[in-house]
Amino acid sequence: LTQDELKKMAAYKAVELVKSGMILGLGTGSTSYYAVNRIGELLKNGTLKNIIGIPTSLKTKQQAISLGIPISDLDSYPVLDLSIDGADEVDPGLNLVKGRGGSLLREKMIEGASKKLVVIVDETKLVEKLGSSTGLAMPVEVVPFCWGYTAECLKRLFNGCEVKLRIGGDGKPFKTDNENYIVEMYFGEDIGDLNVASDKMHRIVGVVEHGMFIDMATTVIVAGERGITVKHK
Ligand code: DER
Repeated sequence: LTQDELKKMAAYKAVELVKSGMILGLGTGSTSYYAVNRIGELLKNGTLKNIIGIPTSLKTKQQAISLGIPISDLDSYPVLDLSIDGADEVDPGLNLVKGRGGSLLREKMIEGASKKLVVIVDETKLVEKLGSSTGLAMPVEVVPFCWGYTAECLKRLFNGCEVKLRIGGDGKPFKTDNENYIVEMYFGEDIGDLNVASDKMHRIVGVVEHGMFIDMATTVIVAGERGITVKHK
């Protein structure tokens, strides 16, 4: 099975948890893409009714509109029934790294307002420790103002780890939907206690949000060569 087929399998399994009338957080990324498509398909054929989608990015908002999924936002729906989203890394405690697609702020806001967060991944995303896979970045959303100073503060707080500004396809700094920058931290070693690391990052004024989703996932659906595994918190 290709990685894409595994992503689709996990996505379709997650959409089985969607009931008519739900207020749904719609994730961002190549795996969530399949879940949003599937929801659109089930709405079109009448299997699902009265769904409101709360998109976690402008990209997902466009996809939902193109599929005819009714959309709204957190101001109108401050409590969601369920969010479905992908992840870059999942540890044994179902803690996540997310944000390599640049949508972590809106994802964390919307998924933090959801009664349930179902994460959909292919088995390559499973790790023992977050952020320790060499070469894989921990995304941190920062304000553009003096981002270099903020990056330096992060570097100093985490044993001089490498911190790089994400560059977009146009060679300019990547801009999030919120007009912020993303810096990528390469720990290459064990971050240690995730909550301690999170608190340290949030003490830096220029940091808006980071890609560790600690204790947020309620279910993780993993698609692997041997089929689907569902992990519950
Ligand atoms: O950027 C994000 O938060 C995405 O959800 C990411 O974590 C997973 O993207 P993928 O499904 O394309 O691997």
